[in-house]
Amino acid sequence: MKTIGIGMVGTGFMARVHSLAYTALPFYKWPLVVSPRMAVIADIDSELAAEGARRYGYARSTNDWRQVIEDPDVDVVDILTPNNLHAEMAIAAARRGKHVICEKPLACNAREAQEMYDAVTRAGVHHMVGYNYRRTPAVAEAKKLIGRGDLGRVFHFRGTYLQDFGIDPRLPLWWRFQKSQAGSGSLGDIGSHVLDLALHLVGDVEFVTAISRTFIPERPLMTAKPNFLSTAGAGFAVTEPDEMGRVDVDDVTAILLEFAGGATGTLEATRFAAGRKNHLGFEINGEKGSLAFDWEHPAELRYYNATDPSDTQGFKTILTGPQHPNGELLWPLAGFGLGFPEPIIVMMNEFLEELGGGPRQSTGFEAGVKNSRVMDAVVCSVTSGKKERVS
Ligand code: NAI
Ligand code: SOE
Repeated sequence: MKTIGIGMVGTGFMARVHSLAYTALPFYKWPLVVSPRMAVIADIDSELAAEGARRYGYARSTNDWRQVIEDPDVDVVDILTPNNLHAEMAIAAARRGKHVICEKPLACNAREAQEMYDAVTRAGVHHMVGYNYRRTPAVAEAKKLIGRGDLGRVFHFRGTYLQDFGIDPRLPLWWRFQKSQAGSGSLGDIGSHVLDLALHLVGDVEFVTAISRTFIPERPLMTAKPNFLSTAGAGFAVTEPDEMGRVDVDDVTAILLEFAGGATGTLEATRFAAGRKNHLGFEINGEKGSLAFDWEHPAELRYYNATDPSDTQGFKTILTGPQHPNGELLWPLAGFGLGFPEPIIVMMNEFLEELGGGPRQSTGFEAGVKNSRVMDAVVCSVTSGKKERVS
């Protein structure tokens, strides 16, 4: 079995989940065509890096991400840092001939995303952006049903990504609340996910009209280590107001979408929806039926078939399992449940199979470029107050 060295950059929340996915893969699929080997992990903080190596099983640690890229034992560089660092790291990794995995949003804007795509294609390396949610079996089933025409012509996409952790004003001025590190707020952090589902399931977006608001314009400055919010494992820590700093990103963005294929859509991304924890949802309405999904019930896809006899028409709930796309990699029966890591395990399996000569997985950096172009148009529309064309 061929092994491939993983060099991870970042030790926070997603480093934990990606490391778990690499480690878990043999429990889902055996034998693997290409098996991951945990070579080295980096964090700007040496203590976090050393702890990450011990905890997640990497052979070495470093506080310098460039050492990961230079390491001859590393074949894949996996970038799990704040968004403003993605472009520099991915471009440098590609230039050293490393394959690159990078979390979403691929970059802070479309220009950076394009530069990343140019670098990986020029270097001829494999690349993937972390759109995990499209790998959920229920979403993959939706894609299958739409693709084979079960909905007929699609009229509407109604997408939401709702969370509520932003409401607490004591939550400190974390990197996710700063434009210089995050690029944008709810838009890039969670809007990019539901936008990925819109692009994947319905197709290209031609025009957008958008509004944004920042409800809490100042937050207490961070005093603890950069990623204490997630590595402590205690959820989102809060601090009492001391010295305050300015929030310069959107707390909510709401968008009207016009798809190139003629469908219309709405998309709302907010971290201020009390009671909504990870409500990534969509409803798609077509001439022959509708589909609805909500990540708070991730194993379920709801389906309305307008061609059912009128006396039995109604939404039904499909409980996904091994008979649905991507479900075959997971558990042997529908109803065994699904958690946050499973779509990421599917995603890593797709990438490693691609490295082993298998089919190309669906979220190369070009998917990140397309996503970033729509988000750039959204930012333009928020500023201009007008409808904007996606370039
Ligand atoms: P986090 O704040 O938990 O971790 C970020 C890590 O990067 C920390 O360990 C920090 O010390 C490290 N770091 C910062 N500067 C660095 C540098 N110069 N060199 C090396 N390490 C550095 O953040 P989280 O939640 O893990 O997010 C990371 C990325 O993953 C972001 O792009 C985020 O948008 C994305 N993400 C994707 C998710 C998904 O569902 N696909 C879920 C959560 C995050
Ligand atoms: C916080 O909003 C966050 O961790 C996002 O960064 C992720 O992308 C999302 O999947 C879960 O929530």
